[in-house]
Amino acid sequence: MSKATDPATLLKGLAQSLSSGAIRVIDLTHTLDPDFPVIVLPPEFGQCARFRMEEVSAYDHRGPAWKWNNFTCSEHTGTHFDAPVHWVSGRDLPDNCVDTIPVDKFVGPACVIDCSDGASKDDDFELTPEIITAWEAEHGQIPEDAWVLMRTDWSKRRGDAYLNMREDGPHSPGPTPEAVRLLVEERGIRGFGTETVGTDAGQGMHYTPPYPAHYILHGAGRYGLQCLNNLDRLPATGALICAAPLKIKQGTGSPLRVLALVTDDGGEP
Ligand code: 23J
Ligand code: MN
Repeated sequence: MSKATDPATLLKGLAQSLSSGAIRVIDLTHTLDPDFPVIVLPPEFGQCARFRMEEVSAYDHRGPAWKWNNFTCSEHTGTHFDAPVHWVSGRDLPDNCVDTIPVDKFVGPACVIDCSDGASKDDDFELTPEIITAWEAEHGQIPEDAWVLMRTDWSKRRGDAYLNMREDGPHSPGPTPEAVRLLVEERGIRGFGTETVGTDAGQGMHYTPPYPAHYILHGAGRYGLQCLNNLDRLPATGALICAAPLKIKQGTGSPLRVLALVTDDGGEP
């Protein structure tokens, strides 16, 4: 057995690679801040809460030697994880909540599909099966049980440009139902992540089924990541993602810190 795969030295090698800088850690998370936008649904529906923080004490009469805060938010505020129970299609699946998903699903490889050029020219840019197969012709087939992350550089937008609301609702890029079906049914992905406020396009309610990424992913027991940051700093293949949601009892999702481990050669074969 080679040293790199010897179980006795595997984690030691990982620790050494991290401390030497051969493996780098990239933060794919936005800062939780009251100003960070949350999804806005049509007014007849319940709404997602923004992040809020209140000071409990700050080395003062409320606590002379300590500072701490209480915070509130939605399960779907900021950079966050979507569990299968979030959608009606996944409501009866086993292990469908953030507290019951097997923890090995929280660490795994990612493929990054760069849609930034198209998304810069078209706010409603669609990830299609053709784009996925063209990506595979260059980088190889998407392996089973991988995260697929859709890079749009939407994470660089600020303020109103992030939701990009118009009279007819939000306009932001996302996958077509056919693209999600290819990823889930033919590639067997673990989950799908985006830099936008949802795994679905801003106008995703107009597809059949409505919100196809949510419907198809969660109906198949797969996961979502939204409001990701810094996808432009990832290689197309070779990154290892750590995305462990809070252990909320029967939670449908949770804000989380998403980290990517990368090597300088990008880990490409
Ligand atoms: C509820 C309804 C529609 C959508 C969403 C939530 C999300 O994007 C979410 O945060 O899961 S599109
Ligand atoms: Mn969500």
